[in-house]
Order: sequence, then C-alpha cells, then structure tokens
Amino acid sequence: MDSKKGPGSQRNPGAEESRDLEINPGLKKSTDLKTPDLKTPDLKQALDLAGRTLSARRFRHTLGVASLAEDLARRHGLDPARARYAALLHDLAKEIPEKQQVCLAQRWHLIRYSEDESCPSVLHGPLVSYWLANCCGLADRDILAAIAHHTLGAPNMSRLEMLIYSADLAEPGREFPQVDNLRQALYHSLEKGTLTCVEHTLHYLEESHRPIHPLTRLTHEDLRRRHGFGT
Ligand code: DGI
Ligand code: FE
Ligand code: FE
Repeated sequence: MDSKKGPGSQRNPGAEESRDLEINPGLKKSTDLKTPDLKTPDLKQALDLAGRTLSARRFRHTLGVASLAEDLARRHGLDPARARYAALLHDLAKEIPEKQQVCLAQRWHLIRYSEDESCPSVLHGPLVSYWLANCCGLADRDILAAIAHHTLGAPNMSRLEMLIYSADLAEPGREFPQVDNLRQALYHSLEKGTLTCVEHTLHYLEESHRPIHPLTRLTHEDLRRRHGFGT
C-alpha cells in the first residue's frame, strides 16, 4: 500500500485494518491506527491530521479554504481560529472510496434522502462531522455543523456554517470564471455572498445536468427568505 496516498488509495487492506479505517477515516496507514483526541481544539494538530490524511492536491485545497475562511472571519467579526480549525478538518473523508462512504453513512444512520446514496459525493461532510463528534471528542457544535453542511448547506445556517460553505467554493485555488465575483460578494456581505454561492452552485448543477439535492434547494429557499430581498 502506498502510504503517501490518501484513504482513497486503499485496495485490499487486511480485514482488521479495513475495519479500523472504516471507523477511523482520518487515518491512512496501519501504523497510524489511533483515533486523534480532539477534545481540546489545536490548530497544529488539525493541520497535521489534514496533511497526513489527504492527497497533496486535496491538502492544498484545504489550506486555501482555511486561508479564505480565516480572512472572512476577521472581516465579519467571527473567531478566525475556529474558522481555520473547521476548514482544516472539513474534507477529511473526501478521499474515502464512495462505496465505503455509503456503507459508513448507512451504519451511522446519516442517510436522509435517496440522493445521499445516488450522489455519494455529498456524504463526506456529514461523515467527518459524525466521526469528529463520536470518535474524536470534538464538542463544538457550530464547528461540527459547519463541517457537516459544507457541501449542501442547510436551512437556518449559522454565520460560521455560511462561512465554511462559501470558503469551500471560493478558496484561492478555485479558478472558474465567476469566482472573483463570489469572493467580492462574500467580503461585502457574508449572508448575501453565501446566497450568491448557492445560486452559482444551482446554476452549475443545472448546466451540467446533475440532480439537485433537496438540501441545496432548501438552503437556497431559506437564504432567499432570510437575506435575499432588497438586494
Ligand atoms: O469537497 P469539495 O470538492 O471541496 O467540495 P464540496 O464539498 O462542495 O463537494 C462538491 C461535490 O458535491 C461535487 O461533486 C458536486 C456535489 N454537489 C454539491 N451540491 C450538490 C452536489 N451534487 C448533487 N448531485 N446535487 C447537489 O445539490
Ligand atoms: Fe467537501
Ligand atoms: Fe472542500
């Protein structure tokens, strides 16, 4: 097994290792089989965990999300350290093979919509959040919700949830044509900027003929109701 790759590179791990990796998606090799203790938030520990769990490309993206999340937190009066911490952990389960993500989500009772199984790329946020809360002792509910909702959003998001959702889409490594507009909108207003991000995602999914998850629609409706009028 190539220990330089993320958990997505697992081919035929031994039965015991496979079981441990299933309950411990943040780890990629047998010598690491130890669940991190995250009861006390520590940015260095989160950085190390992301660095040894993720591929180089995904780690670069994670650092980009952390940087934008920290900037936006400063700009909008949120705690930059909490924003950075949530960002560093947000994609830890992204590289677990999707079949395995579906199995874990079933076992942990995280399947809420049929789309969760038909579009498993939406599961990694809820999976990491569950794992951090139930295996690693992370207790900050707002950080857990921000991680759980970073892909689809949710109705009634807190400002930290909006910030992680949006920083994930608009981090400095993203290069799609409208990304500068999204960043500007986010610096101007976190709430309206997040609405712009959700609208961008809806547009992108429609253009690429991908099914829109019910939570993406609910998030959109909620943000429009709360922040969309008078713009
Ligand atoms: O994990 P990242 O790549 O950083 O970004 P993400 O957590 O936003 O995940 C992006 C993936 O989620 C991408 O494959 C598209 C998918 N996605 C997001 N919203 C929806 C969705 N897929 C479907 N089918 N429907 C959605 O509403
Ligand atoms: Fe993600
Ligand atoms: Fe991400």
